[in-house]
Amino acid sequence: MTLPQSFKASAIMPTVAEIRKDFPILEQQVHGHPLAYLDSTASSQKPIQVIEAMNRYYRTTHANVHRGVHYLSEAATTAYENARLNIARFINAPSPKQIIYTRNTTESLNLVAYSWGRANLGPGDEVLITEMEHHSNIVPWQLICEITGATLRYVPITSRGELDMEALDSLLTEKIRVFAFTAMSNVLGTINPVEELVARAHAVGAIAVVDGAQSVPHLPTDVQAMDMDFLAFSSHKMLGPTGMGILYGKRELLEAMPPFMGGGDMIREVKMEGSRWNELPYKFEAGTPAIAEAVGLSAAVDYLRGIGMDWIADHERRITAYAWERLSEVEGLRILGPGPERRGGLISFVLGDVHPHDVAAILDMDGIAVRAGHHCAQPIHDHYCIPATTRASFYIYNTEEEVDRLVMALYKAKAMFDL
Ligand code: 7TS
Repeated sequence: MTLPQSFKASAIMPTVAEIRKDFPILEQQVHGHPLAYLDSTASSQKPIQVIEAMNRYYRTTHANVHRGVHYLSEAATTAYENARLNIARFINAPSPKQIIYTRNTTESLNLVAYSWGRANLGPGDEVLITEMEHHSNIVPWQLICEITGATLRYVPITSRGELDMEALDSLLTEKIRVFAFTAMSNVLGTINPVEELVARAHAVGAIAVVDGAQSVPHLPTDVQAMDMDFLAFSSHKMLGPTGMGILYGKRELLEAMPPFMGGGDMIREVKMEGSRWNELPYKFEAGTPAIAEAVGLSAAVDYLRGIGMDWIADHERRITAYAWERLSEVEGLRILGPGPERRGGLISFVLGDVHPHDVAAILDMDGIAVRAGHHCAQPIHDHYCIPATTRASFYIYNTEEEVDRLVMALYKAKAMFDL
């Protein structure tokens, strides 16, 4: 394992100031102010180690993988497969064969819904998801239920923005074949009790599909200890490049599933009358893959490991608690979701009756990047009877000083709107 360059000299505990030096994009000024990037829930920034790993790959190693016998093709294949092994270790997967490269969380969840769903769902079966899902963990299930005749059900949330565990009890019947849920909400910040939810799904004979888009970048993840059947996550939210996602799955489930897409690399043999599939994980990887992106994600994993996922989770808890406290002092500002002790590093809010897009535009004038909108989670906004929220989110490079700037800019917005 390679430690990020800046931490080698500074022993074990990094400081945010040291981490920030690895992120060249954070050095810039926006509208005359230092950039405060508070939008990592949408996509994180990339350290120089990731940028350089991809640059080096293109300068020295690139060729197509699993094809030629020439030197570069073998070197590219080695880099690509070593990345898979590194990612498997990061989430404690038993084997790299259980790590499927996809484009993002969305594609990973679609793969499960279509491939597993088409083979296993039918009329009378039920699929359970929750009211706090991102659209990418709702729409694929809606589509597959339409195709197979299965029924889609939703676990409601409580007034605190947590899953209603009593309702879950009555919904989790033996008709449920799959329970798909997010480990962390991208709107409420709620951290769900993954192990308990997986165990409850298993108790009725259902499989558990975990959307880890917001948890894997921020919290330690052990797929074996948590016993999840599938886990989906995106590289671009965990310091890696865009265009790369992961699906982890239990081996017996992946082995039994038909391919998702057909094409080169995913077959063992093609005859005009039919084809036979390649072994795992290639059965699910049709066509030339995102090779440099796999190398980039592997460098991101090294970087996260170098800092330590426990340090990251602690840092985010501290900064979120601070932001929660400061934002709670702003009169007329309403925070959605549970208290800081039950949430990850993001806070969505509404400021009086000011449109969240206007709030975000005012913050942008001060160099503060936040997201406004429904964050691809409309059912949760319908639950609160609001069309949109403004969301500030935190990662390894954010500081309390940036939170102070956010709060100051919100006071400015209040003054502009006479609140
Ligand atoms: N699931 C959750 C919980 C997410 O937050 C997101 C992206 C996805 C799935 C989809 O990830 P993708 O990489 O396939 O797009 N969430 C957000 C967001 O909150 N703002 O922009 C993207």
